[in-house]
Amino acid sequence: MNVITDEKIPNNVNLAGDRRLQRALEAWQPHFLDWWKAMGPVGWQDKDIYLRTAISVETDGWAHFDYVKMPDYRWGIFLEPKQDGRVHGFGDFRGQPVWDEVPGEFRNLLRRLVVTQGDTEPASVEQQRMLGATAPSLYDLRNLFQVNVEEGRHLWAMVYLLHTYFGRDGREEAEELLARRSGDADKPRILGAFNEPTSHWLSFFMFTMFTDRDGKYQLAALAESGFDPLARTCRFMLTEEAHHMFVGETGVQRVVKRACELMKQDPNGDPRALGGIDLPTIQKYLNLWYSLSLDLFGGEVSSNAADAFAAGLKGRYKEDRYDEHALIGSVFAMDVLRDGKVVHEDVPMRNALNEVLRTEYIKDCQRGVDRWNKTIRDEGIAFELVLPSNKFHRQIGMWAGHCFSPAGELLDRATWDAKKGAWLPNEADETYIKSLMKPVYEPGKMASWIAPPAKGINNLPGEFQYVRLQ
Ligand code: BYC
Repeated sequence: MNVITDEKIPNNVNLAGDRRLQRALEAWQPHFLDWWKAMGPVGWQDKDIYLRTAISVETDGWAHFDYVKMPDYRWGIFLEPKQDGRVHGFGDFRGQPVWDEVPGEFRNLLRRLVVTQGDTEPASVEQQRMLGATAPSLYDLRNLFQVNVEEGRHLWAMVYLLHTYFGRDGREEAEELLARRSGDADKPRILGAFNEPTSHWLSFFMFTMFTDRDGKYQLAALAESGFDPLARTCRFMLTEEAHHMFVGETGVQRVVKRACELMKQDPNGDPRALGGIDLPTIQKYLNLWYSLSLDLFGGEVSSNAADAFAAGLKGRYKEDRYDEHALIGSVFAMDVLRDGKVVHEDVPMRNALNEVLRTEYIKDCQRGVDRWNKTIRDEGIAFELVLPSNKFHRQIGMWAGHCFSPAGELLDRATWDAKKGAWLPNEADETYIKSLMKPVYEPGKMASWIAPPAKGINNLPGEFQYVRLQ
């Protein structure tokens, strides 16, 4: 079952062999399509887009590139093949065979993880739905839609798990995934960052750099799961996720490169004078999306994380790189707030697992920022982008409700209020960035504020017609 079938619901899970499940998913399918048409990319549904479709779970040859209209995209349901003899790799059940069914005592915990993961997928599509009106090039427009359809497919993957393993409440949760709305006051999406507006392309690139990277770490932790269908689903989702982070990292890199080029062209060294985005403004959007994404790892000290690890449901990033998989009696040293002071303290390891995952994520983000700084250096400009402290601008966890500078100094609120406009995008920044967002739809052409990509998609030339406009 490696290759996707050509049924009404394309799949590699032998859906035809389970008539009840097939009927249930066929009942959900029109709701999904209604949601996609109402809340998906505005204005481009009937256009031919040069997209990658996953057609198998083979390492080579899983991707098929061709023009497709987004509502006709084959969303597909994929599980990676089952590995014979797989056992729990961590937690209280390590060494025992993994589960193919939901264990009753962990049903709620597991459902919550699947629903939280599933909720982010449609949320991001909703956040990005207006961006097609202002794409800086056809190349970028196509990449936006690629990201969007794959998030739609990831939603399908999570709904498959809900329908298959969670009975009636799974089906209800699947409906709710289409009912919540990003940013809605009454029915918001579950996690904070997924309710933030992504109202222009600089935010989109920061989102795909930092927020999709949270996706990489969360999916990798779930890919370790002892609930085997979840592990098999997440493993395949990670394959697609890599492109989303590529879009973000190279997107920002191209904006940075253009900023440097324009600095050198303008007599006053001001890229804004020539329709570019200056490096300090890029730093502010980095500060915003990085801090919002740090929140997605949950509290620093979390009994939920400890429970999920103990139950074998959610592991660490690349669990097999660690020697010890029980984590009883071990500790993690981290900063904590005690009596208004930041102190370094040991926390029982299982309770510190959100922070352990966040620490891996931070290292990965730093590698990306280092590459941006290399671009700046190569352009001969003296400026460095930096990741702010993990305490800066937090809304979840122990730093929330306290004010920290990007360097990590504890501040009083008055100082924070006076300075925050210099650290985070203010209204004038938003207005300026939005003023640059004019669509460029001529093949091979780029908006003034972004450099062209190093190479085209699927090795096609830059002037390729990635989206047919007629
Ligand atoms: N916003 O014990 P705590 C992706 C809640 S991105 C709002 O500290 P826990 C993608 C939490 O629910 C990856 N609420 O944290 C990227 C809990 O509520 P209850 C998405 C939050 O539970 C781009 C309470 O605070 N996948 O794929 O250990 C585009 C205390 O929680 C937030 C996942 O997240 C927040 N940021 O960890 C498309 C994986 N954080 O239960 C897609 C699945 C926490 O007290 N989810 N809360 O009502 C999880 O593993 C965990 O739920 C979390 C939270 C890591 C999110």
